[in-house]
Amino acid sequence: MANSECTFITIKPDGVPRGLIGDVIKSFEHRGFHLVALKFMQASENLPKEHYLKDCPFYADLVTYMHSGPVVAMIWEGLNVVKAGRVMLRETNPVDSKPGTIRGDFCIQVGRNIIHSSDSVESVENEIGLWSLPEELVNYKSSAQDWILE
Ligand code: DAT
Ligand code: MG
Repeated sequence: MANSECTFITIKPDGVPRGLIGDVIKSFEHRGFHLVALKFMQASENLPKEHYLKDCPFYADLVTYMHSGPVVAMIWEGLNVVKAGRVMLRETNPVDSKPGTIRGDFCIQVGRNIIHSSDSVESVENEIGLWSLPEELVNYKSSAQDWILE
């Protein structure tokens, strides 16, 4: 079913102390997406090493940043949630992100861009497996969904 598409969202280690957990969750809740897994955790060094491509010039800094403090790792479900999530975050570099988007409202530098979201339906399964999210999945029906989807 199209409306059971899932995406992997992570509030990064800068987003947690900056008090942005609630704002990010609110954006996805208010849009009408359905939270199906959530884990507050600190990543091992190995996790971001596996998650990101090794050939980028900022790889070492990215790995250090991503395991420097706790993150909130989540799975959100809903119609076209992968694409919609990317549009909600907007550009990788916040300077290119318009106000009203998550990165456009809450950050200014690419190396501290507060949030991750999967970039394709194909990458979701790998990412949620790597971050051990499947074991956190909760299957429940939200009555709000009857008003969100026709
Ligand atoms: P996104 O997070 O929008 O999917 P990405 O997958 O291309 O972007 O890159 C992963 C992360 O790497 C990104 O969120 C922040 C960091 N990054 C990307 N480009 C960078 C750059 N030019 N300098 C520093 N960090 C960068
Ligand atoms: Mg990416």
